[in-house]
This record gives sequence, C-alpha cells and structure tokens, in this order.
Amino acid sequence: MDGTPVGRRVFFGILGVGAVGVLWGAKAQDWLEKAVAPLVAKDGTGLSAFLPIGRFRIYTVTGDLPSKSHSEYSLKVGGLVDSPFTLTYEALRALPPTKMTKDFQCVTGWRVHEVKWQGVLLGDLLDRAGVKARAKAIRFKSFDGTYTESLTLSQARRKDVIVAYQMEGGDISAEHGGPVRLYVAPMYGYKSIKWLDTIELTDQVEPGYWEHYGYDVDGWVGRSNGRDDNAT
Ligand SMILES: Nc1nc2c(c(=O)[nH]1)N[C@H]1C(S)=C(S)[C@@H](COP(=O)(O)O)O[C@H]1N2
Ligand SMILES: [Mo]
Repeated sequence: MDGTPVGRRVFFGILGVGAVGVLWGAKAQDWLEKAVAPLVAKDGTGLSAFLPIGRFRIYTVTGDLPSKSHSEYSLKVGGLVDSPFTLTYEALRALPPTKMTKDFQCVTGWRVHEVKWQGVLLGDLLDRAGVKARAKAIRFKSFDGTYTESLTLSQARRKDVIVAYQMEGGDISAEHGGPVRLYVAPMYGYKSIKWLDTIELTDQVEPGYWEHYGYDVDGWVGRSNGRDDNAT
C-alpha cells in the first residue's frame, strides 16, 4: 500500500467510540476495490476488525460525513400527495416500529450478514401523506446535498423497505447515514440512501446518483448489475 496516492481521499480516522472507519468518495472507489477489498479478505484480523459494524464500509460520495443532531433533524414527505408533512425525529420515533434482521450487500461485493434494523415502514409514511393517483414513484434526497435515490411505488410499499433509525440495536451513527437512512432490504446497498431528509412522490422514476454511472435502477440483489460474483 506504500505509495498509493489515496491518502487525502481515503483515510482512517476515529469515528465514534473507539471505532475506526474507512471513508472514501467516488473517485477512490476503483482503488478501493483493487487494494482494500483483497486486504480485508486476506486478513480477517486486519482492516475489517476496525470497521464500525462488521464488514460494513463507509461510503460517502461527497467525501465528508454530514451530521445532524436529533433535534436538528426533520424528514419531509411531499410531492404528489394530498397532505405533505414534516416529521421531527421524535415524531418519527413515535410511529409504530418495524424490526427486521437482514443482510446488507453492496454491489461491489461485500455483504454484512444479519444486520438488525429498526425503523418505520415507508408504506406507512406514504399512507399518511395520501399518495395521489398520478404518483408512480418516489424520489429520495440526502442532506449531504448530492446523493439521490428512487423506488417505484410498488417497491416502496414492500414490507421490507423501511425508513431506518436504528442499526444493531443503537442509533444509526453519522457515518452510517444517521440519524435516519433508508433500508431497502431486497436491493443492493446503493438504494439505501444515507442521511435521508426528503421523500417526494413523483410521476415517474428519476434515476439516482449511482444509476447515472450505470447501476440498475431496479437494484435487486442477485438479479441486477451482474457485479456481485465475489459476494460472500
Ligand atoms: N447519501 C449517501 N447514501 C449512500 C451512499 C453514499 O455515498 N451517500 N452510498 C450507498 C452505497 S453504494 C452503499 S453500499 C451504502 C453503504 O452504507 P454504509 O456506508 O452504511 O456502509 O450506502 C448507500 N447510500
Ligand atoms: Mo454500494
């Protein structure tokens, strides 16, 4: 790894209580797949031992970690709905919770098994807003100011798609997209937008950030992209 010119983009830093994370932007992704992935695979006690949760890697296309406290945070639901609304973090937490234990898999070939998630069914938020008949899709925005994602209405109404506020029994940390991120269990990680703050009903699917770079809009694990051959 000596001499690899990524020091400024990818760094190892203290993120939270004793946890060391890896942070990178889009440009470092190629390097990552070549250099870091084999390192993790080769030495189970090495880099992977320091990752915040299991073998999660921390992704951020903007190159920084936006953060909002619970009191600063709010979630907007709007667009083609009868009654747009904004939820405070407290109000979101007060809604009926959904829990599930499911894998998280990035299309680049890493998977974290049996992650405990808790949040609110996206479908419940849609029902509360009242989806207009001409709405066909959802557009999600992140308070990183750059990342976007989308789902069709029927994908969004699945029982394994949640607006998540807990991972592994604790609050979702800033590096994992807290206070609130999306978790789309049946799809690759890129659909699970971090730092989620806006849910907008639209009349058609608008491809998200990575989809402009060639990933499938319908990111079903095992059925799209053809890139997860190395997943374990
Ligand atoms: N806002 C935002 N959301 C994002 C990303 C990102 O860079 N920015 N990366 C996506 C990708 S490709 C993956 S695999 C997961 C990674 O989640 P993690 O950083 O909690 O491991 O977040 C997804 N959501
Ligand atoms: Mo990913």
